[in-house]
Amino acid sequence: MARLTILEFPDPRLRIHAKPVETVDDRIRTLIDDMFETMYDAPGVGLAATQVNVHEQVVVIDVSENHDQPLVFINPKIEVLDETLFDYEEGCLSVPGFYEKVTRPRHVRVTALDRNGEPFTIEPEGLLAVCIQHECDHLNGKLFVDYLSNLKRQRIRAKLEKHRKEA
Ligand code: QAP
Ligand code: CO
Repeated sequence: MARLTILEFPDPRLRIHAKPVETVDDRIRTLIDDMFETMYDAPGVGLAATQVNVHEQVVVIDVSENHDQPLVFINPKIEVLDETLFDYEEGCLSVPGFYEKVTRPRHVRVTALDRNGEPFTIEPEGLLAVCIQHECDHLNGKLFVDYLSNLKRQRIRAKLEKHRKEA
């Protein structure tokens, strides 16, 4: 297993659209294992392959308290199940140190492949639904800061660039 480098906003590689995985093989399973190690080490609750500069549709999530409920989503598709919206203070490993309220659909259906290439469907609500939508956005080159005002996004960007220069 290996810890991978996480790209940080405003790295232009975070804007690349991920391609579907054609075959779920050992190469993809190694990527998944490395992504879990990277996410748990951070620590974080979700990570998309885009964030580790791999532009294939792979997401790992674990929103459990004890970090013992790993979820894998390959080629995920999201449908919104009802109109109700949900606010959450989102963060992102690619935007370290910043948390802002984002509004998203509360209840979604997700269809994806698991680490054996088997299709499955879940209908999460609340935090897991938020997290999956956030991670699927990454696969489409989108970040949670894109939902904020231009002013807020520019301020976050300026602070991150300043911190990086000082480090
Ligand atoms: C996405 O984010 C998410 O700023 C996953 O300094 C977040 O794991 C979905 C993290 C909230 C739903 C709700 C962020 C770690 C981790 C930071 C994360 C930081 C260290 C973020
Ligand atoms: Co993120």
